[in-house]
Amino acid sequence: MSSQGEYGGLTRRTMLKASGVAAGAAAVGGCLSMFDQEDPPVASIQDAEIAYGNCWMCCHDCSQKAYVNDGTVVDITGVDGNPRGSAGPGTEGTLCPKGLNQLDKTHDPDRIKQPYIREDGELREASWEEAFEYTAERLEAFDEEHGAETFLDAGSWAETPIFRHIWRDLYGTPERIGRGVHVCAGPTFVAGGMMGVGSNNRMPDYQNSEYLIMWGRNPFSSFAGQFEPKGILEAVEKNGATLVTIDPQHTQTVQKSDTWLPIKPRTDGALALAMGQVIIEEELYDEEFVEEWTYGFDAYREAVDGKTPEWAAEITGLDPDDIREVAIGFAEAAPQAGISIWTGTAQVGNGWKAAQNITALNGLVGNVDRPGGLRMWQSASPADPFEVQGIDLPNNAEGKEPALRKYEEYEEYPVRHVETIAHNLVPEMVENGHINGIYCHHDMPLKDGNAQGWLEAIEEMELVIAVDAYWNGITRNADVVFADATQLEKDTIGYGSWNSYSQHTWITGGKAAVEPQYDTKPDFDILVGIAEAMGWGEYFPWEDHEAFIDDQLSAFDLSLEELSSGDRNYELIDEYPYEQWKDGDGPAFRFDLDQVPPFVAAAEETGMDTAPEWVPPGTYGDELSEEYPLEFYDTRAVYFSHGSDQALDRLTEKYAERHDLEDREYRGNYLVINPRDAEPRGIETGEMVTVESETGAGELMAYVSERTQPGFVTTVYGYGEGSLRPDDEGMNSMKVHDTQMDPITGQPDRHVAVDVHGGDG
Ligand SMILES: Nc1nc2c(c(=O)[nH]1)N[C@H]1C(S)=C(S)[C@@H](COP(=O)(O)OP(=O)(O)OC[C@H]3O[C@@H](n4cnc5c(=O)[nH]c(N)nc54)[C@H](O)[C@@H]3O)O[C@H]1N2
Ligand SMILES: Nc1nc2c(c(=O)[nH]1)N[C@H]1C(S)=C(S)[C@@H](COP(=O)(O)OP(=O)(O)OC[C@H]3O[C@@H](n4cnc5c(=O)[nH]c(N)nc54)[C@H](O)[C@@H]3O)O[C@H]1N2
Ligand code: SF4
Ligand SMILES: [Mo]
Repeated sequence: MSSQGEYGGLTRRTMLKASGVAAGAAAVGGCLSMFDQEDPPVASIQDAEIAYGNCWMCCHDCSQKAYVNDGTVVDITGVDGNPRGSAGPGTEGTLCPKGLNQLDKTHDPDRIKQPYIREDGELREASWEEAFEYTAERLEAFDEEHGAETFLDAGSWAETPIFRHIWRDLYGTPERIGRGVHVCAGPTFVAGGMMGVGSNNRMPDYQNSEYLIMWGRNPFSSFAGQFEPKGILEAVEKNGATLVTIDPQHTQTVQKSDTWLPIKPRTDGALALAMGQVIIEEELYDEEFVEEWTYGFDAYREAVDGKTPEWAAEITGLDPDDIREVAIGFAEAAPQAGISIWTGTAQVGNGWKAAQNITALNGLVGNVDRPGGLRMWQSASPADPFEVQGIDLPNNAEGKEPALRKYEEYEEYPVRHVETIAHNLVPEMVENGHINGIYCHHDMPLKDGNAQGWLEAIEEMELVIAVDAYWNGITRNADVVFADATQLEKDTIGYGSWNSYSQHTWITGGKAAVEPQYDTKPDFDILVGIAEAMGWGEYFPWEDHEAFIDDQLSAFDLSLEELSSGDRNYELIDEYPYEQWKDGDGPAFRFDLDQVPPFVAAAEETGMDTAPEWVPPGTYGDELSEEYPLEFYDTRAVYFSHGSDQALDRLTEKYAERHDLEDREYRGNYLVINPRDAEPRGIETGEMVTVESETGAGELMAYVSERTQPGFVTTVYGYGEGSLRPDDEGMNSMKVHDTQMDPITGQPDRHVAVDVHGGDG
């Protein structure tokens, strides 16, 4: 890529100047001033009109009600009874703290306000037409020079699925990286899928449960106040459910729990085997389910043999009696007992086995798709608008092998059998010339892992196209920047699965609360604009996104107008039963994966068993050493959706207040370190410290606290180099990271061996 200096010669500051915005505008801007107040002025809400929508801050579709006065969004709340934002029928609907942040984004004067293109190495303001034409020219030249198949589609949170059609079907690239498997929780999703429960191992049937285990999960923060914690609280209140949390940190969820197992990080696989051992020894497993509906139990029985709580206690640092108590409590409550896993046990080098061993416990106690257990959630099926319009899309990526599988350079990576790309390997693929360009849409790969490699890869890529609302390490380095409208300016539809109704599928939809602000466009229009410039206009006959959504909703005999007017904006669609596996062909559950070819191939190369087993930390990923004796991990804060909101000063201020450090000028992230690790290093709260690993280092402010255990140091990701923070304030947590990953799915392993030094080193 042709760029000058670190950000192509364009910093956030020069950008503001270039677009003619006075530096002080943010502080005095008319519509912004109200966000300085706790509550918007009452009169403006009283006169406001209501617009319904779906919250997209973490794209989980909690319904929202926006109050709009004179083209300005003045308040936003949840919608009662909404499947994601409430505890079910007749209960209050809310939005979580990060969902409420949408309000700040809509009228934020620091947003990207119009398209930009790179000219003579500098980004300059451009009209939409110029940007579309320039993009088409560059894409055509790129295809000729490098081949479309070396262009990486990194569309992430797009509010429309059409980016897949543009890059895969029309431009013809097989390369795609997204959230889910690639950077969120690969082992959870893929092991669940192979074992027969899909990604439902994340989300039990909360309301009907009597025993709930939050295993490496913190839903009282990550979904604060929304369906998950509401479901848990209802289970506790109505069913007297027991809540257990397994986490090395003392979290908000731990605070609500009956039992906390403060496990040593990366040892969850051992704990799960010991629980299985107890459950089999005590004959508390569901013999009928295991015999009739599962595959591979003998291999499982063998795997847990001798893995007693005493054995696991040595590894996990837990009390063997506690392990026994939780195993028995869980099995006795089953099938009304559920385990939730997601990121905490997955972003680990041995995360595959953690996911496999933990998920196996569900099969063992037979809670699969039974009330209060692991629900096989269904989602509603909207129509395919392309089918509705009779459009036959070509499949121009067909027959093109993704580079990870095509070239011998990657033969040492077993992940290629299961996945077509791995986040941490992209820099190597760029170096090899197998990936030469990227389309980045509401996606920020610079924070996900191997940050140094990615920062360099973005500089090196020939073509970077970004659809974004903020200046960050991608947009500042892009060749074309399309200014996306934010969620309150867009029409949306949502039809996810897990929800508070347990037996219903649902849909929710909403219309833009206000017009796209500044000179921005909704991503649907941006993608159609690119398509038209490329000569693919015939494939996108819809007048706008609402027309496209109306085609989707035709499956339910609804229009977006109907769905999003009245006193709510969601509908329940179908009812479906429990024990759906009774209608299936194969086994409902697999303990052993020896019949799943991609896994067998990857397992052979890694030397893994196909059945559950204990794989110690360091087998894949870092081992602690004398030089790097601390385990570093990054986590989320309740205010920020990943790396999306760190540009909003109100939120970084709140994050600082929470640490009692708001009087410092610093608004970066904090390193949470236990006093037992801080004292010998002479580190005190408020001091700048350096975190150093074998491959990288970063500087951030220390926060000494017992919230984390000795030996485990954590921070919040989404700060530092490449982030949305002005001047890259704080530390990009993945600067200490390299290519550590789960060898089966390629999920970045975010447990890094480090040491921490005080300010003077
Ligand atoms: N505020 C906020 N909320 C979010 C998001 C966000 O970015 N910000 N993102 C959303 C998304 S995409 C997701 S995937 C969900 C994730 O939701 P959760 O899975 O609930 O994610 P976390 O809150 O990160 O909780 C993970 C926990 O795992 C613990 N942990 C770390 N290592 C280990 C280990 O080795 N073993 C065990 N047992 N625990 C470990 C951490 O201490 C942490 O408390 O959150 C969603 N909600
Ligand atoms: N280090 C580290 N990285 C992680 C995780 C972790 O625990 N640690 N967790 C992972 C998980 S669970 C997930 S799901 C992924 C999610 O990762 P991503 O999907 O990459 O999410 P974000 O980091 O929020 O990046 C989105 C980018 O979108 C831009 N943006 C903000 N608002 C808008 C908008 O309205 N429109 C558009 N077009 N763009 C906007 C911002 O510039 C932001 O940088 O991250 C993963 N990355
Ligand atoms: S959990 Fe929060 S951020 Fe995510 S969709 Fe719901 S309200 Fe929005
Ligand atoms: Mo995620």
